Amino acid sequence: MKKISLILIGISLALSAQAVEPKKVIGFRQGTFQVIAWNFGTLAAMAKGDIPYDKAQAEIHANRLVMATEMVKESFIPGTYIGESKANPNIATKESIFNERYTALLEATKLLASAAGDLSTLKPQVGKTGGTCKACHDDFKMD
Ligand code: ASC
Repeated sequence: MKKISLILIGISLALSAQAVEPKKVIGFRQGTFQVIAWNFGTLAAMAKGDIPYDKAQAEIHANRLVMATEMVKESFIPGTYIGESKANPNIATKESIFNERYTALLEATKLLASAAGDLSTLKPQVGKTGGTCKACHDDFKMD
């Protein structure tokens, strides 16, 4: 019963999202990726030593990264890979590969949030998380 309710909620969310204009969805997707890039960029700069490492700031940026990564999934709606979007329309046809890439990214950001409290654990997890960004861009982002 619980499963059926969850499925129904999922369907209604998908339908309500589909009712949104593609332009708005693209704006939401691009804005959310800017939030992702801003927060990941700050963590990458700390990992590289370009800015000083700060435990509290690193944890804030990593937690935002998890939240934005969770949000961005809602923006991948078929019919919105058009116009100014850099999303490759094959996201819709290679959905299972795309979902695997997305899950790897989300897992990596969660591990990054756990690793952010110490520079020695932050550094390698920044590298691994960046790898999951790149893996998805290689197949699904058009530059
Ligand atoms: C960033 C950013 C990306 C990723 C990617 C990692 O900081 O804006 O798109 O990292 O370059 O490979």
